Amino acid sequence: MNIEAVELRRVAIPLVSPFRTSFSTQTRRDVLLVRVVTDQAEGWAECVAIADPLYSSEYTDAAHRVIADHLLPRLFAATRVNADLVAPLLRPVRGHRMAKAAVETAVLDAQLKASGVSLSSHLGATATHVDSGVSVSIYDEIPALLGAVESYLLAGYRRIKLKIQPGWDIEPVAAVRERFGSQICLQVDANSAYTRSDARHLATLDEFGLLMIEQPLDEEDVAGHAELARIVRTPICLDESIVSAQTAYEAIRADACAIINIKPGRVGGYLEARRVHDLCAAAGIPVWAGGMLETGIGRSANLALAGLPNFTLPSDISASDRYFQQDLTEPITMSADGRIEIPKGPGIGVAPIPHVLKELTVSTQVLKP
Ligand code: NPG
Repeated sequence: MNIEAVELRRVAIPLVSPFRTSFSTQTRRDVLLVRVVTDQAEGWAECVAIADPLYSSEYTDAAHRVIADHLLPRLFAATRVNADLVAPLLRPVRGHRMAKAAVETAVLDAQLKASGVSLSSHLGATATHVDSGVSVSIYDEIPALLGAVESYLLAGYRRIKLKIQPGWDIEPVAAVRERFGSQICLQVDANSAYTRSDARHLATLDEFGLLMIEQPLDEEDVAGHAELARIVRTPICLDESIVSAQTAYEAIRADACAIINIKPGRVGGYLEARRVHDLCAAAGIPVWAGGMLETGIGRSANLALAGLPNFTLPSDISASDRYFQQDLTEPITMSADGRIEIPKGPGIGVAPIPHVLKELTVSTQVLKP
C-alpha cells in the first residue's frame, strides 16, 4: 500500500459518570484518532494514551507530537507499507508504544479493509463472542459502590473488577461479597498503589475468593510481585509491568504473575499483543483483554484480540453505554447474559459515524508524505 495522508484527530467525549482510580479521576475521554488514507482503503485507530501521564509515561499530547514529528516521517520515507513493516520502521524511536500501536493499527485496518479480512480472523480468533467484565470506580462511600455494582450485575456483566487503593480495599471487597455473595466473579485492580511492605495487608484479601489482584506494586517492581506472590494466595495479575512479549517472558520466568492483562496499546500494537498471548499460552498463563476507556474504534479492535483461544478470563470490554452516552461508532452492545459479539466486518469492522465525529472533534491535523 502507498500512504497518501494521515489525519490526526483530537476528540473529547464526556463520560456518563466520573471514573476514579488510584491514579486519577476522569470525567472526559480525550482521544487521539489516527486515520490512514492509502491508495487502496483507509484505516482507523485510537491511541489509548490518556490526557495526563498518570497511568504510564505516555499521554495524549506527547503521543500526538511523537506521531507527527518522529513516527510518520519514518513511515512516509518507506516506499510501500504494510502492517508487518510498521514496527521495524518505527523501532529506532524508543518507547512510545501507545503512539506506535495507533499508527500500526490504522495501517493494519486499511490493509485488512482493502483485502476484505476481519481483524479477528487475521489475528487467529477462534471465538465469536467475548465474556464482558466491568471495571468499577472508587467511590467515597460504600452504599454508592454497592448501587453501582448492583446495576452492573443487573445489566449482565460476567465479572466485577473493583478499583482499590490504600484505604479503599478490604472494606469495599467485604461489602460487595456480603451483599452479592460468593458466586459473583470478583477481582481487584490497584494500579500499582501499594508497596512491598503492604504484603501482609494484601494477604487479608485472600479470604474473599478473588479471581486476582491486578498490578498491586510499581510497574518496575517485578521481583516485588514475585515476593508478594509467595505471601498472598490470590493470583497476581500484571498490567502496567507488561510492555512487550519480552517483559511478559521475564515476569513469567520470575514467577511474578499467574495471569496477564493484555492491552494492545501498552505493548505497542495488536501484533505484539498476539505474541504476548502466544507466549502466555505456551507458558500456561491465562490472559484477558484490558481496557482504557476506548471508544468503539479501540473497543472493536480489542474484541477481535479477545477472541484468541488463551483469553479465558472475562475482559475489560464493556458495552459502550458503560462509559458514553454517544459513542463515536455504532454502540457496542452486550447481551443480557454478559457477552459481546466480535465484529465480523473487514478490518476492525467499524468506522466513526461522520456527524458524531464532527460534533466531538476538537482539532484535526493532516500530514502527507
Ligand atoms: O473498561 O475500558 C475499560 C476500563 C477498564 O479499569 C479499566 N482501565 O487501569 O486498567 C486500568 C484502567 C485504565 C483506564 C487505565 C484508562 C488507563 C486509562
